Amino acid sequence: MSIERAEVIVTSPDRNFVTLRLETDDGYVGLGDGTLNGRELAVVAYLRDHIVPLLLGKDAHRIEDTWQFLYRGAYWRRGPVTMAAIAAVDVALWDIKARRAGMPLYQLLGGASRHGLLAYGHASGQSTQELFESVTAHLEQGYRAIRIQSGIPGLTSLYGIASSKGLEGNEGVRYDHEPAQRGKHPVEESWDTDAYLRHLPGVFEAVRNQFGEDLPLLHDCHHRLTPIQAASLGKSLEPYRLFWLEDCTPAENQEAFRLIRRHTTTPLAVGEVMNSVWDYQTLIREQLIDYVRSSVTHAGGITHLKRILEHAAQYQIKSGMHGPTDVSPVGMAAALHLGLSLHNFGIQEYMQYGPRTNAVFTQSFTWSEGFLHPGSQPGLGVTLNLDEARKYPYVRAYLPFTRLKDGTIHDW
Ligand code: CS2
Ligand code: MG
Repeated sequence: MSIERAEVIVTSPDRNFVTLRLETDDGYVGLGDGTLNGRELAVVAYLRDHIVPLLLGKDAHRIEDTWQFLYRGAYWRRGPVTMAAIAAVDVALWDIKARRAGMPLYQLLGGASRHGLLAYGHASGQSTQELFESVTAHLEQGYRAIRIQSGIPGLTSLYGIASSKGLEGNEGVRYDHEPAQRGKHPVEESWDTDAYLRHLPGVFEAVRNQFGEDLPLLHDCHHRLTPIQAASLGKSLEPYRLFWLEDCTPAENQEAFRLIRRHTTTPLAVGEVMNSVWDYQTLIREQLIDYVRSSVTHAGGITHLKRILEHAAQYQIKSGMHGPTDVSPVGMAAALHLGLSLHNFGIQEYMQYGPRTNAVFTQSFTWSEGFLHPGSQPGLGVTLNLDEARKYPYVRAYLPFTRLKDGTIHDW
């Protein structure tokens, strides 16, 4: 079963997506997501100019060998672009193998370890009232775990606060937070850590008082604190028993989490910007985190993320796969198949896609009463409608950047 066709498809229904479409000589099609928010075209070039010529004629069955060929054979290892490109190939090959076997992919990965995947959604609000309305709306959509992002007095535009502007073609319909903004230049946002540290505990107190003690609550610091600030925030949030505190400090320096761990028992989730097991060595070995946040799309595909999570399982660290709108329905489906088969599954992030995206990607995964399931179709269970995709060519878009009050660039 050799690879006969390999196409890199870029489409921008509600946002830019990069999909690798492989086709074998006996007609099996496989899809892989290679979307890297704000740097999409870098992965497109890596795939089109360097990898696609190497795939044609290759035996589509040999997934591990192809993974090693693309990782070691590149000489230049790791990094977000390389690992997203390798992920696209890896997932497309797993899709083909499962379609050919006539079974949903999770069956090839060891079968189901649970009946469904607990998912969390993004509630947010500039004011506490708006936040309460967003939490209520997500509970009505069936979510049983909720991420809480709140406005901060004195800060106008802020990470994680949904815009009521809505998506193009769906104006006025509140849409969860899509950080990448179409335009020639990234938007500048301001940040004030002290205002944030003062305000956030009160937000969680209000949410707990309003929605009770049982609802699992999550929060994303989005890499903005120093280790000691993260330690103090973790401590001040302990009374509200968070499910997790995410990306509380940039994790390039993994040892920084030793300081945080020394001061707080609030569970820690890290890793959406990490793309290889090497990025987690100290964090996992020293039990410094509780959830691995890497996504299939950004961590070298199912083959490599499975490796990271099996390593984490030895330390009772669970998965918390990244699932924002910039992980395409193909990447989301791959996460669900892996998540259903894993033992150490923790929770899955799930932001709902826009109507145009749902027209481009037909998905067979299901969402019911707070749980996702990859479905029972052979393969990933996602179809890419090429005619629909062609309606929406790439549109330049960037993630925002952040400056402190004194003008210093800060982590967005
Ligand atoms: C975020 C993302 O979902 C999350 O946890 O951190 O929204 C992130 O900002 C985007 O995926 C960046 O592309
Ligand atoms: Mg995050």
